[in-house]
Amino acid sequence: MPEDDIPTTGAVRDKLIRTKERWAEEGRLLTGTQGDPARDRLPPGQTLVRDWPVLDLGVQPDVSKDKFRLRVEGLVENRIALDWAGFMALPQSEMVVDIHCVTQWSRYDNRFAGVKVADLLELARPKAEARFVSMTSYDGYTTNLTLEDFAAPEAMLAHAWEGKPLERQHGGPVRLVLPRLYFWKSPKWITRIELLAEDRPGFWEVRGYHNRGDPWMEERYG
Ligand SMILES: Nc1nc2c(c(=O)[nH]1)N[C@H]1C(S)=C(S)[C@@H](COP(=O)(O)O)O[C@H]1N2
Ligand SMILES: [Mo]
Repeated sequence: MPEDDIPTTGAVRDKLIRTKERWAEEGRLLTGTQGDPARDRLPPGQTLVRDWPVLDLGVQPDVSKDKFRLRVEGLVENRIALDWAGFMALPQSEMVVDIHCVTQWSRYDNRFAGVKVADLLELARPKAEARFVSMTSYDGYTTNLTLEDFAAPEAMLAHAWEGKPLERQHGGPVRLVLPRLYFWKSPKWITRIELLAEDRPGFWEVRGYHNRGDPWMEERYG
């Protein structure tokens, strides 16, 4: 069942959501071409930016490290509930990746530090029936992935960017970074990861956006 529990209401937020829904209906920004990641670094229809834009539903929850909790539950052998110290005690990794937003900007060479999803899953041990993942954030945002995409070697629960703590506006203290898919698949202020047997489309996926969101295939709308 799709979740729709964004807590805030208001005219500005509704207008923003409505605009993006209309883009999906109209197939806006589609170039009709297919990219080849082996050949082109920039996916089709994208524009390179130097600054890092901020995109969300207009609510940036204040999640202090004291308040922060991360849970992994559902179809796992070991349910996990971590506080900040527990999260930081997990193996730490770094990566430098390009990110691609469906609103057409891409940004190269972002250096993130955090916990690889693969390392977290090794602790949680997904059951054989687990095939999908639903993630929930402190602002009520949800998004879904296949377990295969979520477990990608470059998927990271990031807490630092360019050597500094991840800023609140970009999802600090902890967000997912999954560079192989459009950035709406990378929840900011993440708090809950649920492994599922059936898919559960998230906030944008039930509003006309593609269920997978591969930038190279230009999977903007679904
Ligand atoms: N919790 C939460 N995560 C979110 C969003 C959001 O509204 N809430 N927006 C998504 C979208 S549409 C994009 S493009 C990226 C933007 O991340 P940025 O603001 O760090 O660039 O976050 C994604 N993750
Ligand atoms: Mo986005």
